[in-house]
Amino acid sequence: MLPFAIVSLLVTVSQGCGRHSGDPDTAVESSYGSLWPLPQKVRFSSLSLKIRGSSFQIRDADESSAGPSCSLLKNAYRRYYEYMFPNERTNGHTNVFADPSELSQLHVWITSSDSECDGYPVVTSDESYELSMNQTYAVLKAPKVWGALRGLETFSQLLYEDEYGARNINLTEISDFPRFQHRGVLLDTSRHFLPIKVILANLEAMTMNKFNVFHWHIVDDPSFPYLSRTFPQLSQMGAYHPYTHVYTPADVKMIIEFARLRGIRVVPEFDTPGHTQSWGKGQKDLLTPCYSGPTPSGTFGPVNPILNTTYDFMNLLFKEVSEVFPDAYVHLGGDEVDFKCWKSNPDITKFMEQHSFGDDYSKLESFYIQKLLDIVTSTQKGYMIWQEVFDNGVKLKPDTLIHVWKGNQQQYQNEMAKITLSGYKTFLSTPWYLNRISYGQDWTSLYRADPHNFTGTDDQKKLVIGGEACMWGEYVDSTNLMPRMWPRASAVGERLWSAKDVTNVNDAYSRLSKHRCRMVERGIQAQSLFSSFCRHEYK
Ligand code: CP6
Repeated sequence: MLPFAIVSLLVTVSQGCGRHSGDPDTAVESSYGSLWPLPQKVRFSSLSLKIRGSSFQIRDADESSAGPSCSLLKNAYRRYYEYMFPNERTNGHTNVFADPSELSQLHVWITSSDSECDGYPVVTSDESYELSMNQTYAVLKAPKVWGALRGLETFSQLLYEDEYGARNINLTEISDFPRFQHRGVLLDTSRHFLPIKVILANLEAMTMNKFNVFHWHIVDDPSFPYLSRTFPQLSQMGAYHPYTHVYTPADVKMIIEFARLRGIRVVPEFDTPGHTQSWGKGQKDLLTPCYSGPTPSGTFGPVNPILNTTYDFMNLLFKEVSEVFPDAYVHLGGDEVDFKCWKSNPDITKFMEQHSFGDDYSKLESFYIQKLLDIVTSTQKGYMIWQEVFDNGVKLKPDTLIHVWKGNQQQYQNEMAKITLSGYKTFLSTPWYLNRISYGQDWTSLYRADPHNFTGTDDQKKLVIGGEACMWGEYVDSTNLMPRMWPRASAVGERLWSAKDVTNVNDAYSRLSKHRCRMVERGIQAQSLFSSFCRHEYK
């Protein structure tokens, strides 16, 4: 028998929950080292083993259903080997014999007959895994490759350096799975163009925090960087620059594959009928002409919902989108529609009368959205929408995902209660607007928010699939995105992955500071939490 001291989560949670350790007087060392997000069950023993790059190997377990042909795992083994042993020079062959007191191998065992190695992650993907070890080798067991990816990240977080820089790992057993299925990060590539390498760096940081959805708010009012094969004039006229500030089909493919290799879904958002100013530059008659008195003012409003040509266009665009993006969902936006322009336009007024909408313009909005939903449904995709679409009473397919983003705590909790009472699934962003900044340690309020904190039955709670950290782009470009995102988004990552009772801010501070240093060591420009230092500062 191995000498396991059982450290239960409850021990940590019951450590006083007062001020957290931005203050050195109350600083506590977490008994969970630098694990982030905290796994569901951890058993540490005090027995530590040496682990050296020259003698350590990650390989498929003999029994694994994923063989040498699984390039997703091969890619992950290399990535994590390099993260664990950054200064090791190796061509992949470890030839130094391990001595008996060393951990020398990690066997990765995919237990289900279909490893899903060549597939895309989906909302129901199994990300669970189990990690165990004896004194010579460790075993990572997971039903699917998605769990193996999460377990490799956790394994890499177990390594620590002694004072001479030698690497150690304590004998540990972990059994882990996510609390929520949908753990997303939103990037906005319309307010500022984000270069591919920044998007990839962010995906890399997302896996370090076990996020699994990249919500790509790809176009909006200021620019249209998506290069459409069907309508190339949209980016030709609507991007900030038609060649340099666009995402080509090859770029999009690369981002989707990079994400897949990390167990991350890419959900594109094509937000309509509002937030579409840039669309109008390349697509004549798509937007509603606004009037000042009896004459067109020369400005344009939301998508024009009264023309058949609008729906012909949407049909072709969403057909393309459904082919370019493999995910089963697209995000259709539907937020913040300004009715002023619609109200000014006499053709719209006539249309309102013909359809007996009175002067309720939310009925016109619903009319548009209803038709759009039918178009998207015909492409075999599911959809997500911002909460306004639900608030306006649009008839939605039962599997629609409603994205809550508005209001204060009371308001968003009421909204989640209302949505789930109607039987719809939902996910939360209101408390996690990372573009909002303030002085001090605001990660603690991100950390304290919980998508289940509203009044409702257990059945209602089951309809909450998770949440998303949002980084709207008005004040963010490639110079400040990463430090503003990380480690603040990490707080959201733990809330969405770890058990509900993992709420001790002191313990979190201790682990998160170390996790943040690890991100910096791995080349992620994550900002500091408070006065402190990292053993290895910027490379
Ligand atoms: N763009 C779009 C935005 C916002 C939304 N939709 C937004 C609103 C309020 C804040 C930040 C961003 N910039 N298309 C709302 C979902 Cl504080």
